[in-house]
Amino acid sequence: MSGHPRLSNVTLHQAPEQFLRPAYDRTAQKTGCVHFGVGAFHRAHQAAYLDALMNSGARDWKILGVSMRSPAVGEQLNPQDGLFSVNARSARQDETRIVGSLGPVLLAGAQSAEIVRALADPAISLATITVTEKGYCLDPATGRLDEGHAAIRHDLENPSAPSSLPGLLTVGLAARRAAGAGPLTILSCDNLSNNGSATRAAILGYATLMDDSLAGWIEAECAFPSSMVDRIVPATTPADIDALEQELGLHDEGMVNTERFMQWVVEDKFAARRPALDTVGVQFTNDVAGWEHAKLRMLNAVHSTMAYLGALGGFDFIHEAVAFAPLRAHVEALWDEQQATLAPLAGFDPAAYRAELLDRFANPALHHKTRQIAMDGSQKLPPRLVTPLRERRAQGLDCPHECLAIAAWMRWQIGKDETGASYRVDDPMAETTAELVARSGGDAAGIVRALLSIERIFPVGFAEDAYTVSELTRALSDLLTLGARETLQRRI
Ligand code: CS2
Repeated sequence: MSGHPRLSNVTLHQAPEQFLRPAYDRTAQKTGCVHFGVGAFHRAHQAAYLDALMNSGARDWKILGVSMRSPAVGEQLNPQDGLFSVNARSARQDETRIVGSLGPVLLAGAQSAEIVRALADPAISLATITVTEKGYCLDPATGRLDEGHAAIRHDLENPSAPSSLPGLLTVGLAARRAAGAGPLTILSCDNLSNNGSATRAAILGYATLMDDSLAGWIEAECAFPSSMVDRIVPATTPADIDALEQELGLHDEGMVNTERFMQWVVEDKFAARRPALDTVGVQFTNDVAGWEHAKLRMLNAVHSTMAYLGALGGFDFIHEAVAFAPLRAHVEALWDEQQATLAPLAGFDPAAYRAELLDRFANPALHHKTRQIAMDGSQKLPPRLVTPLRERRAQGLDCPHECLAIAAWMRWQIGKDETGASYRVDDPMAETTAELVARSGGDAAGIVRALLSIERIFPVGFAEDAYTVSELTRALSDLLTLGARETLQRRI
């Protein structure tokens, strides 16, 4: 536990000189943005970009934070006046910046009335979102709001205290419309394909359940740009907080470790005023889809693959997994398959991108856990691996490496590692997959058949492709009998 004072407006001046800090008057900043999901990624990404914007003179984009589930986030940040450190690490050196763009953090549910009031304030022009794939409450098979979702049912029954993203944001938009506060831009920063359309579907789906004319207003007035976001941000550990404290001389419970690299490509489709983020490195464009695909299919797909194969093979961290030559060879071959599904994109050089990704994955200072990325695979698999695989099959192309990656996810659902130790499968569909695996008979063919029946992950028709089924079965059978390392070694 800490022996130092807590980071806050009052103690900020005590930070040693090498720690970069806000060059602006924090008290003069007006709130212009509400952000949903104040996790580590938001702090190292959108909050860091807005902080850079404030450093260059902007004064009306302070963020009001909304924590979707955990009161812990407010407890970390509110006593610190919203200040936190972003520690960008590489093998060579760290650069730590104390970020000042975040105001108070409110809790969805308990403080929904305040959040709704903020969304109805004309000074707010932008809502940004990082609630992860599952937070949108969409039915992946239809792309529409899952009206049977427990969180959606709860919100419909408790309209004064909604706590799901669709419920809270839509109730806020209803209040905004009633107050005549003008349109809002709603900007998803999650790793979903077409995240703007997905967000729009979630909100319009909820609005239709409340009032058709509200849905009509949202559709006509508000904007849902898509965006591609990128920065690798491992979950913060108590040891990270202690290590920073030794250098900072202040106790910072909101700190995050990350890499130097950061990227944000945003569809230029704003309903209200737009922050001048292009002056701090953000790319506004009319076509985000190409960037989204490139990132999901090259970075995230390989992340998931290294997470399952790496964790099964006994590697705790991504930099260790990627240093294992047979796994790196698999990554390159998987990239060849995935890259062939990308449309040409101006300004995107696949070879340079791959080289840069390998460098980023190899960063020994990041300590990015394979098990962190293994989380929520049921949500991550479709845009990262299932859709590209289907596209290849539609062209009659083979895809052994995509199949090995998906088979590794299947192997992970068993919940027992190669030493026989049990672990918890951290996934909203964990119960379903556990039940299917238990009833499958336990052999590779049975498990493949059972898991392919989940239409929310594998769309209709997927399990009818004999090539895919046999490749998945071959890969899973190898993983079960040889283990991950040996499977990879034999495939070089
Ligand atoms: C990772 C991402 O955990 C995961 O699923 O693939 O969080 C990844 O680190 C980010 O998308 C990088 O921008």
